[in-house]
Amino acid sequence: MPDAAEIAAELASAERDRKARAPFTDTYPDLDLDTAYDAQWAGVKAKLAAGDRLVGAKLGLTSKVKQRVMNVDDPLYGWVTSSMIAPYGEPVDLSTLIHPRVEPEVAFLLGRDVTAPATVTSVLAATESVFAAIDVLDSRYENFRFTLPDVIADNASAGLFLLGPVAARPTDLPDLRLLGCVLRVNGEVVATAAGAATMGHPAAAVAWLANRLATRDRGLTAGMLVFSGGLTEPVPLQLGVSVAAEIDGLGAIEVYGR
Ligand code: OOG
Ligand code: MG
Repeated sequence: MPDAAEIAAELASAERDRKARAPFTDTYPDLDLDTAYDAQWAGVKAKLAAGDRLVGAKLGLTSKVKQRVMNVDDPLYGWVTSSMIAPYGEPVDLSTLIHPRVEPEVAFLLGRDVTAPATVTSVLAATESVFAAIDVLDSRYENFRFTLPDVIADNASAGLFLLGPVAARPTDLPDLRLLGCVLRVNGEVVATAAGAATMGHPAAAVAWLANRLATRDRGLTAGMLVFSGGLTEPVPLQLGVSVAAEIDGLGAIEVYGR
């Protein structure tokens, strides 16, 4: 069984060489979640040592639709670093990614720390603003086939993140559970959702994360950006494809590759 550092190194070379690999659990079905999170953090630490800054965190598989599509029944988290934030309005350079997929999310910018035990109310109270966001996923596993420990080790398939142009205080928006989301591919509606898709409330996903991090002596702190998880199924990002997400009160955000 490879240790956390070895798993992290193998995933880093898959990312660097843009070559997807088989999931570790094909060979090591006993890979446990703690080792997987250790491997994840080893990978993030290597990015920080190379000059990245920690920007925040991402949640994964917080919606039933995502759990069903990915065939994994539990939520997970990963970390977001500065090199993952895509420049506003520019196309995504597809040559830097293996097989990107995109999905619409609600992102939270925290104005205060979120301490455990966290709730929807405490997360909203700690939130400075929310944004429409697009998560550009890029699994280091072939065909996005993985089990929970594999995808944890792979930093929740983190690739790039785009933020929409509108920052809104949660109190200036209607109930976040009812935020409508429309996803379009080349102008055609391919999916619709509401904020409640992620654990009943986008802030419930953030609260879950704060409580989960506390079990590893970590936390969500002021200034962090937290992506609360895909509201719809993901769609492949390919040349000639434009994907646009609109979220009620948060504007529209479009992504296309070059
Ligand atoms: C795993 C990451 C999931 C989300 O929002 O559900 C995720 C994947 O789908 O590759 O980011
Ligand atoms: Mg996501």
